[in-house]
Amino acid sequence: MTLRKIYLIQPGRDGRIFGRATMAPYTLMRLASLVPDDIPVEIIDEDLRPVPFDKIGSGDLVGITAKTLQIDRARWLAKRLKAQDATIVIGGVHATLDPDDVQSWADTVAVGEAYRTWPQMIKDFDQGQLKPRYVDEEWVNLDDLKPISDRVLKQVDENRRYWTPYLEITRGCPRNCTFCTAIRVSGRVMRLRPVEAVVEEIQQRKLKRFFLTDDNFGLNFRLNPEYMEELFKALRKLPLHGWTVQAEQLTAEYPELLKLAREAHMDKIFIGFETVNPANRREIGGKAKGNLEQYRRSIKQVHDAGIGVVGLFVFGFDADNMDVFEHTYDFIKDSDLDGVSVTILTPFVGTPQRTALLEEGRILEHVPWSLYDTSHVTYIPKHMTPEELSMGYDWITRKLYGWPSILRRGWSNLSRHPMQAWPRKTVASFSTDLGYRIAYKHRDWAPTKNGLGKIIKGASREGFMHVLQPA
Ligand code: B12
Ligand code: SF4
Repeated sequence: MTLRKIYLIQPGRDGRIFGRATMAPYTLMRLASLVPDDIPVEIIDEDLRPVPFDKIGSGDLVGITAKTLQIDRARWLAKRLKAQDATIVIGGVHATLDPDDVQSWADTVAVGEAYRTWPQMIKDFDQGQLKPRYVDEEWVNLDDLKPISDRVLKQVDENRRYWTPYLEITRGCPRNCTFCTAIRVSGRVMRLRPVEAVVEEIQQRKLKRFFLTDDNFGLNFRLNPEYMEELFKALRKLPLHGWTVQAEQLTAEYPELLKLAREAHMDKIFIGFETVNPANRREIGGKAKGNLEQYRRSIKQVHDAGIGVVGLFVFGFDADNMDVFEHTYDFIKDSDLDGVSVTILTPFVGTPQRTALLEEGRILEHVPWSLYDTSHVTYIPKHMTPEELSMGYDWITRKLYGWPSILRRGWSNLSRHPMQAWPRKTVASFSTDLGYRIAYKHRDWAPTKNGLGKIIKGASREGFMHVLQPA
């Protein structure tokens, strides 16, 4: 079959906020840039516009990216487009973690990173030889990463249509947390992009602000300090407004690098504290977990460098009971954090954690993948019922994402910057918490032991129904 056109789809969920969408389709921008120039390619982000079903058909190769929570929507899209004779490739985290399931309804599954296999799929399709599965787990050298093409940049117009563009600087993580899905796509070798390539990409994309996709950028403070120094020195010359990274607490131990990071315009670090309950230590495998004194020290050390801290906390570990919500709230209230993300432990398919829970009969069977969004209960906790975990979580999210709390943390973040920087920093100071507030709109349903439960909160059903009934 001769290839007519490639469509790359990012399933929607959140729609727009004040005209812009939140999730720039960075994954698809990278994949679209690997498509040879003579083949037409179109990126469709369902949060911005509907899929043009009437235009897609025979000879078209449709690639859909999906995290677990988007896979139900991806399946629905695949079914509809296959009926119109289009050929469907599914890639991303879920396809990598559960390829057999995806294989049962897609034409082709892209397992792993796909930087190597996606160009091959395009060739094979064009020659009528597309295979049912392509596995790419060789972790390409990021030195040779193809730049994002101008036609893709023009089409996506990320700086105008999205709140925050994304950027990849490093990839992989040598740690091996039982609940982690990221290392199963990106591997356990930390790979670094050449600094010049990063600078060139920022300039080419005219980025002023970005969120790093790197899962453990902060670990490089310890693993690759020279690289960090070179990177920060290069970025401080650019006219950036700010950027945000995910890191471990250990970044706080490197004041010199933090200072350079601040000069390089880094303005927030997301730190996975995970729990305030020291009894969870063994499950999470971190000696410092639950050590509140150390959390406070780390927050202060990062603040001393002029950088904000967003704290990430997870509920539902085996040692958690109903007290964990109040203890976490008390810690956050007095912690001087600049933003907070609280999530429910989610046993994603393909992780050792899920295997263990399955063996213990603790996975809730009737919960659809669309509720694997880290804000719904998908398993039976050890010292709470699913309903209790759900209710406790609702209690704390209402307290944390009420306007007074958001304004207090946003203001605390903004005041870390000199007044002349406020026009550039105001949106970013409040946007993290606001984003989470909006994400919790989807918390209208509570899964129970016997299946999908009742509506537990009246507001904003619309977005959620879109996910459950994707018609
Ligand atoms: C950036 C990011 C986000 C962004 C959104 C980015 C986007 N446009 O979707 C934000 C911050 C908004 C976000 C939100 C969430 N995220 Co997130 N996110 C990431 C992160 C850090 C990087 C992803 C990325 O862009 N990587 C860079 C690109 C280039 O690589 P990639 O996406 O992996 O794609 C490559 C391959 O997978 C493959 N591929 C992917 N799709 C396709 C499609 C085709 C056709 C082919 C051929 C290949 C292919 O090729 C690509 C190139 O190498 C990952 C962690 C990680 N490092 O993977 C988590 C991650 C994907 N997120 C995760 C989760 C759980 C969430 C949330 C549910 C929860 C939360 N509390 O934040 C929400 C859901 C929002 C939503 N509605 O989808 C989980 C997903 C787990 C799972 N099994 O589903 C991950 C893996 C992190 C983790 N905790 O383990 N996320
Ligand atoms: S530290 Fe983060 S990225 Fe690394 S394995 Fe653990 S959860 Fe995954």
